[in-house]
Amino acid sequence: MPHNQRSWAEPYKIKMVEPLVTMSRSERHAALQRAGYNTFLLTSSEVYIDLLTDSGTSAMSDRQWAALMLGDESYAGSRNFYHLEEAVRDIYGYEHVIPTHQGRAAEHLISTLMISRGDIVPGNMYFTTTRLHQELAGASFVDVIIDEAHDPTSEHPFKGNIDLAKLQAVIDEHGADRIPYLSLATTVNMCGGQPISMANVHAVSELVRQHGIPIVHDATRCVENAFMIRQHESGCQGRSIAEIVHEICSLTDVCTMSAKKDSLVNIGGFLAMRDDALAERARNLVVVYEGLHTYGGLAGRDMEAMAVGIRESVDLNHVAARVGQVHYLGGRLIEAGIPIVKPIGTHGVFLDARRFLPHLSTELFPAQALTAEIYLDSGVRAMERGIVSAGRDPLSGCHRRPELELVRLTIPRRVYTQAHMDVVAESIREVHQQRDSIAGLEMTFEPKFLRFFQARFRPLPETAMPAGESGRTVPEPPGRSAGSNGESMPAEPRYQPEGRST
Ligand code: PM9
Repeated sequence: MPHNQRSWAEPYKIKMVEPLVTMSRSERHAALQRAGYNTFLLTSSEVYIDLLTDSGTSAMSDRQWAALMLGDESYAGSRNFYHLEEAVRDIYGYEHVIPTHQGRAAEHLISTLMISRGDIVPGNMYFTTTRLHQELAGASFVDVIIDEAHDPTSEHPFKGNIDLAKLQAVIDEHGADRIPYLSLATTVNMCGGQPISMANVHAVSELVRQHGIPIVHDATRCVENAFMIRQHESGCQGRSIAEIVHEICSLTDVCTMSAKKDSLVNIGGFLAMRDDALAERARNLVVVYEGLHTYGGLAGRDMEAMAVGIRESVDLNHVAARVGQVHYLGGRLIEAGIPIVKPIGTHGVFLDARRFLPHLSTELFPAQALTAEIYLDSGVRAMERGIVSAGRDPLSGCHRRPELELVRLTIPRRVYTQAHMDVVAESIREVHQQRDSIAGLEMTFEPKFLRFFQARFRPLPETAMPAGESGRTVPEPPGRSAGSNGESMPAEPRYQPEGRST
């Protein structure tokens, strides 16, 4: 280190601690079996370091905890709602704010309001809950993200970018009348927490505006996206995070938000927009599913904590430390030769399960198997983001087969220390050394919706590689193809979700 360079430290100190539990390997093995090799089905008391998700898992600040005490639990017109509305208007710039209990509730409302059966929704890669609500409302999602996003080795700095030619082709093919909106996420979760550039948001906005297509912005991690723009996009270095967030939002029409991420709360979300008439309809629909439009399924205290969290989230020191911790872990894994998605994103480090476990074909759920193995090794809980998360095509009933078969090590905000990151890196290194002995899985239970949450698996020990056969791949089972989309899948799905006929 140069002599004038000082060490870096988190911009907070710890006021309250929660003890962590450790279990023996045999206890973890029993827990994994009980959980059907799905880390979502473990109890939190069975987990040592919890990197399942950054959603609702942040540590709130002392100011947020103090804000909880200011909860105004009036049924209608709680003052906390007006504080939240003011915070969203200030930071995100949308005029109308409708609270929801979390992000998918906002997605449900906007999909119901804007989509008609047979519509097409283009977007920068699918997100599980977002696409499901679009489909339930009758639309088909079309991915128009740049090709680099599907390549874990591409070092493109803005893998969240939309390919304008792909977007134009979707408009030409289906016509703007069949496209109720463009779904634009900042950052893109499923390809590694990758940002979209400001230049691309401008270009996309200009293109869709020519066709009268509005943009629905998933702003769940927009603050983190803004940080990456500040770091890597020319002309943005001196700007504040709030300014960049505001500019992105100004190019979009509607916003769905899971405040459980950027906004540093354990529960909450909102739907926001500029259009008065659409807002009136949304305020009416929210009372059907969530609650009155001034609380939307939240307690007054939750809205107050969210209002404070939104303002804290755009502090440069906070977001630099948050993304810095993710990059610290990613850097340690790269040093150890672990295949991860590059460049390192903002909310987690994503292991490339295809390169980690080349002996397992996609049908053997390599990312799910790797997630289970990491838990077994150290009690670190990660999440599958591959074929299981992608689910089935609703028309063919076949598995969707994304190019990316990933394990997400998701870092909660302000919760773990650098020492925890070191322990995680050591465990991943250990698992990597033993990778040949990792067996594939068979799915034994498959729920109908968002199967990754509740599916169950069992190991297929015969799929582990005998010693000395590194690099061999298990052949595709007969009748299955290695294609990357539903069309090339077998006609007969292996598991029939309840109530579906093919
Ligand atoms: N994301 C995550 O862990 C939690 C549920 S899926 C395991 O990444 C985006 C980009 C998200 C997101 C949730 C939602 C839904 C919408 N958009 O979980 O309903 O990452 O608040 O938000 C999760 P809610």
